[in-house]
Amino acid sequence: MKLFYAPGACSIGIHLILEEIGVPFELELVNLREGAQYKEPYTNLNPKSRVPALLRDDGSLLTEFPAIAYWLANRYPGAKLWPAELEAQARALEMMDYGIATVHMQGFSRMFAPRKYTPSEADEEKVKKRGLEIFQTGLDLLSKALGGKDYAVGPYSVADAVLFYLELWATNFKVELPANLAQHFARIKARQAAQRVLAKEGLA
Ligand SMILES: N[C@@H](CCC(=O)N[C@@H](CS)C(=O)NCC(=O)O)C(=O)O
Repeated sequence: MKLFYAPGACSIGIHLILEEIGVPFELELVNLREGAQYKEPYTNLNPKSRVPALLRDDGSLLTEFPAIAYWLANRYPGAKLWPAELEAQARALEMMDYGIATVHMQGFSRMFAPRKYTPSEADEEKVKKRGLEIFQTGLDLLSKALGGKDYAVGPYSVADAVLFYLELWATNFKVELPANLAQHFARIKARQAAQRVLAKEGLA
């Protein structure tokens, strides 16, 4: 298996899941800063021009964080990263979708790449400000949903990998983490798998 990733991008969540599972995998860097995602050879493999993308042993490519997370957790059930109970499964999907589709793609992406959201340079600051509002509101809601639990939905699961990358981004962008998420981030970073991931991505 090979994970196409960029250091510190959302692909770090899938990297964490792979490290937790402990199955052999390769990493291949896609240099997002240089626009490698929009050029061959990457576009031949993944015309969506995004990471994460997982090249599986049968030669097929799987994209979209929730799909990759779901497949990995269920393909390697020994790691117990997919909750056993229906309610926790639904909550894991709920948290992943909100974290990725809203907090990441509507909030953080506006802060990180404002020009994707406006053709006008003059609007950039407004777009960033709106992105920050969405990001902060999202973090607050995720923190409330986490409550006093150690992990996103109770047992440690793939949903924690989404919280992990959002928490990392908040920290890098000096956005204060609500208390529950700050504690969760410390808890995840204390895991050996997370330490290996941060070291391999040059972020330790
Ligand atoms: N919906 C995708 C989102 C993936 C995504 O937005 N990845 C970002 C990195 S965090 C990316 O590849 N950006 C490259 C670009 O937009 O040019 C998923 O769930 O995997």
